[in-house]
Amino acid sequence: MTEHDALPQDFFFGAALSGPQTEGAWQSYGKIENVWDTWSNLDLGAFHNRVGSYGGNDMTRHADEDFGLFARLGFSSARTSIQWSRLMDENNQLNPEGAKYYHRLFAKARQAGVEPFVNLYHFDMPTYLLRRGGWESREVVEAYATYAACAFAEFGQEIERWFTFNEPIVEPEARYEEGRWYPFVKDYARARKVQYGITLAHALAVDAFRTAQQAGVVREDARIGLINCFTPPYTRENPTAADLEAVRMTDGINNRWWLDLVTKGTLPQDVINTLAEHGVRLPMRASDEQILSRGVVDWLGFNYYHPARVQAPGRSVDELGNPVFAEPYVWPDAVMNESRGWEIYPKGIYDFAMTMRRDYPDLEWFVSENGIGIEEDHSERDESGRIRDAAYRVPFVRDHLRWIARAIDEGAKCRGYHYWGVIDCWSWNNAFKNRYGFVEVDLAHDYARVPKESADWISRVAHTHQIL
Ligand code: BGP
Repeated sequence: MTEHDALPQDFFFGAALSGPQTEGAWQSYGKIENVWDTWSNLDLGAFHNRVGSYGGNDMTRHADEDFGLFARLGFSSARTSIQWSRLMDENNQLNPEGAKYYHRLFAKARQAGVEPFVNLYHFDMPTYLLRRGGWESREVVEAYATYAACAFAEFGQEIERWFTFNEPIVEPEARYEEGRWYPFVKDYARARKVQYGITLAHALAVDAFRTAQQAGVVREDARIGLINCFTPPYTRENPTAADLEAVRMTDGINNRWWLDLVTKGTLPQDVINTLAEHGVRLPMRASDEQILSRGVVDWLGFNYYHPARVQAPGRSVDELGNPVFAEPYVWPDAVMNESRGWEIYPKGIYDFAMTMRRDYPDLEWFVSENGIGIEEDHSERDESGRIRDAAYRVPFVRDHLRWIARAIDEGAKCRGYHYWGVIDCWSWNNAFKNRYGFVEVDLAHDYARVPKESADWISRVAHTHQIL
């Protein structure tokens, strides 16, 4: 590619994190059990090195230090999430201790000169609500809207940047389709029902936000968005019609579903039709059209780790009777991050940007997560004890930033870049296996924060906006 080595001066750098992966303090400040705590309690062996959800990366005790580190790296914002299971009690009423916890956390961010971006849900449903049907239940969908309205009322004067969901596609897939995450369901139709429930919940929350803003409860300059892991879809060279059909459905479920929702307040009809042809019917009510129409957002977050490469499936139904619309295509030229099993393909960010420019030209967005998780960071250290990660972490970030710079030069409305896991954090059932940070969390020394070699580099880039 040609050199695109500078980012606009108003382009922002920041950190992406989430409540359940950082906070810890799982039984303090009135927090109730969420699905990660429940799975940890049920089967700690399912988590790498038996490290369950309880401790996060101990941010509750390190918050001042962490925001200070972000600021020193040159990051002006940090996105975290409020845990529903901390802000609300088991009657879905505000938990005052939880509210205080987050007021304090956001104040610490601001004191350090870091703007907190707040997301309301990061795969962390309170367990009692999962037991009542989770996202398949309208009662739970409405409970989420109540929680969102409560958060807007509590923090509406404090927070400017809100998000309803992080990666709404992941729970349907991981919990209900692939059965990798508790409660381990493998039912395609239920997964789409869950996806639909989350979709309605998003729209109801945006509606609550607009109402709160009109009433002056939420600041006038506040904006709301959605964050998803959009996966630019690719297939083999010289594809057959069936390969292209696999791309259409993958793109439809993972990308267009959410993009249509947040730009038009509708869902892609071709996807709904194909699902129906395969016996998958969404539990749509007549009044839902009106609800969905409220789902249009002010801007969007794009989490990017890897592309989706798919081809026509070898079978149309799996052994459990689930429809199969696509199967993975292994690109012979793929460069892999072996620790995570994800392909590294920086150009995907540019391809997504060009799709956005063509199909959704008015929508502003930012890269809300990107990063590389390497197993134990190979534990290679220099004389001063710092992890030597620059040889792989720097080129990864540099290449992605260059493609972002090029996309912006060509008119993409990409406003910023948040790196995932700036400080190593707890990664679901991989726990602390794959490290993403520019800053190490030393588990042997009480979660001590130790900058890695790459920290110097990203700090220079974030301060100068030159992609060195
Ligand atoms: C995204 C999630 C994050 C984070 C990241 C890295 O999908 O939003 O929560 O975990 O991926 O992935 P992992 O932790 O699985 O390595």
